[in-house]
Amino acid sequence: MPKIELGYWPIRGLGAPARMLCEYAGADYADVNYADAGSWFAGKKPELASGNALINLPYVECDGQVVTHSSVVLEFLGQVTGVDAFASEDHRWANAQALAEIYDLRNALMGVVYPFNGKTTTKEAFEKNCDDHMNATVGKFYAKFETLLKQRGMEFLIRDAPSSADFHLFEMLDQHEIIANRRGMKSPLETFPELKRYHANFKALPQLEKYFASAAYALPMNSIGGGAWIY
Ligand SMILES: N[C@@H](CCC(=O)N[C@@H](CS)C(=O)NCC(=O)O)C(=O)O
Repeated sequence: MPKIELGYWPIRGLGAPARMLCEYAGADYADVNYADAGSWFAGKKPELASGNALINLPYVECDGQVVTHSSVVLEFLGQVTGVDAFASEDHRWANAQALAEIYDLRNALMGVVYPFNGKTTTKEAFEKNCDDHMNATVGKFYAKFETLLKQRGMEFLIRDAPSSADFHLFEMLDQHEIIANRRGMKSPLETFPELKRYHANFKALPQLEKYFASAAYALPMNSIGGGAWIY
């Protein structure tokens, strides 16, 4: 397996799924965390932008190739590590669709935890928007994933082993568990038995035992310096 460099901020954010995939695959990878804005925006970013105008965080550098955008990063890692050694086109497209749906959930959450969209600019607005998100939006997404798991009848989204999309779905479920816990709310998984089983099975994967005990799993979910209301 070729050596991989994975670049991101020192937060879980969009980096955690890629870190988990590398750990799960036993990849030879460097988890490069840019400690401050300058080291990325005035450092590595312009260097990588000279070869890839779309460059962003997260990115992966592998065998002379630089790939960015978190869902594509996951698909790329799935391919180079063999995690996504899909047996059929059905698997490939089911995985790609799941990645897109999970990204929609992630974007809905970002509108709540960061002030950038102009809706969550005060602590009071955060509390209201967060509760609305947890009580209404999350259930709509979870119902889709619950049904998808039943429709496909597998242990994970696509097959009985994790595929690249599973790493982002687990991360989203796990972040929502943490938020519910911090805000004294009941677990959003309680009414979704398949998803609850899925979250527990993923967390119990022996290949990820080291990761769940590591500093990477203990990183803040969102950027404190970036103005996140919850991290
Ligand atoms: N759609 C992109 C979003 C990337 C993004 O917004 N990255 C944020 C961190 S989550 C960032 O700070 N990027 C650094 C930059 O703009 O150069 C993805 O899925 O990767």
